[in-house]
Amino acid sequence: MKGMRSPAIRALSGVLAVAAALAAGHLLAGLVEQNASPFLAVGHTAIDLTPEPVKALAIRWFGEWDKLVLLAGMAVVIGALAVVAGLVSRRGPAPGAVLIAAFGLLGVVASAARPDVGALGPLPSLAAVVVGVVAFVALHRAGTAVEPSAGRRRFLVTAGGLAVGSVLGGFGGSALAQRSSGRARDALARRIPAPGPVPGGADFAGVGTPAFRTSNADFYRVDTALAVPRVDPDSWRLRVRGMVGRELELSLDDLLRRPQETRTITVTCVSNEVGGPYTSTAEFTGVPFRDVLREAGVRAGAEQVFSTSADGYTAGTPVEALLDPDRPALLAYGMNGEPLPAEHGFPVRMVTSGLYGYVSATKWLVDVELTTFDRETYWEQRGWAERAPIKVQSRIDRPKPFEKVAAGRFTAAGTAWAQPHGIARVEVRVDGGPWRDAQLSTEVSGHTWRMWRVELDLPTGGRTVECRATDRNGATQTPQRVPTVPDGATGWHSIFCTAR
Ligand SMILES: Nc1nc2c(c(=O)[nH]1)N[C@H]1C(S)=C(S)[C@@H](COP(=O)(O)O)O[C@H]1N2
Ligand SMILES: [Mo]
Repeated sequence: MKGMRSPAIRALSGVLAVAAALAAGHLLAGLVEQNASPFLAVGHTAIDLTPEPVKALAIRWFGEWDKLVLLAGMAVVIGALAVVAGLVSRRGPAPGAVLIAAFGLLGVVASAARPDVGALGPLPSLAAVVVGVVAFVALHRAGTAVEPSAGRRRFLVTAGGLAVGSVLGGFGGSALAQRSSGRARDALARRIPAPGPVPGGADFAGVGTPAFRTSNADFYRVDTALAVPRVDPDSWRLRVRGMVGRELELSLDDLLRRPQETRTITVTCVSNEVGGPYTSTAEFTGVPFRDVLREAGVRAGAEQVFSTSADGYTAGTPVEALLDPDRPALLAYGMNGEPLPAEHGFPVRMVTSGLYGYVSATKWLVDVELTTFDRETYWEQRGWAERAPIKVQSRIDRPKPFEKVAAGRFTAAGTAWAQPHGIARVEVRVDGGPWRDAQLSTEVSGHTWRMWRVELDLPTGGRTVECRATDRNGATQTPQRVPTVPDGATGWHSIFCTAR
């Protein structure tokens, strides 16, 4: 037998070698740092390089599945390349090995260039290149052995070993990355007060609104991280620098020694469409950001607090918002009585009332620099606004779009928010008729959402229900529809339903 005759065997060799390469990289990344995994480094680089309109389209199409779709797409592309690497190597392993090495070098370059990966970053991808090439050559040797039956056995053993090793390596890498320091987490948990009771009548969950307080599991999640950053709480430090009187470097213990504050805050995403789900409410525990800024001493001329997360994401919050005594703004380590879940920024994140999350809620926070607004943040570089106060909004939760309801009396219900001012009024109308005042839930504070309900009379037929809210400053939600880019959607939420 000269060369590998069967195309299927050649393709399989390519796929197995590439799988072994990725698994080796992922395993080593679990030891070094998770984001150095070649797969994740390439994925993150792809996200950063994707033009903003394409990204917006992906989010519109796939919503919260966008990252999963990207990972699956990458898997398909990589799989196809692996098959090609196998197919082009009929006589000797060289062409495929070169292709695999070239592809691996992409991972090396991507991980070396990533802001969220340290100096050891390229190591996992380099290891992946070596493992991929060695595995491919070994498979090729086995598959082209002079004596067919011995060759078949050798190929099966090599292939089986690589497959098992890849699965173990892949899972091992993820497990290693997740070995979060349980001890520090427990110590933190003891310092966070149990959540207080929710005031009676704060929601109308019985008629279709969300619960006033969102559980950590149900809290919406929006971030650019493909894999949740795993930050070691023991070595975690927060640097406070830039236009300050004196720089600070705070450990988690330093934060825990400071006066603690627990505040219920509704967090809202700028990319929430009118009627969308990207807003949730939790009781956050932490240190007032103001206290830390006062200690550092904000110098005249400082305009924004430029924050950076462990994964390299950046955001800019106006200094005056963080110094405002009437506005809760926390360096939060607790959420609903528990340490922050990893997905929501463990160990420490920002939470600020009244500003959309992308300018006020940096998760996995590691660095804040007092600067002017000249310094551009992650989302500003992608066309979003420098400042982004939350716009008054209301949403219909019941009826659902296109719901068929019994004609006659119908209880409509929904949610409204206008942090930090709060909601003063919600009105509802059917088919463009007169506005009717809805009943509002117990007001908890201007920093949280407020639910509404109203009895409607719905005659048989297709009906359009609309709502609009007015905040405590007297500003009423505008009917003018603008998109989420650059600083938040406006317009009235409108639901079509059928009464019969
Ligand atoms: N590190 C980091 N922090 C981040 C983001 C991010 O992508 N990375 N996204 C921001 C955005 S756009 C929003 S709306 C909030 C969402 O917080 P949540 O995921 O806990 O709901 O986090 C903010 N903090
Ligand atoms: Mo957001």
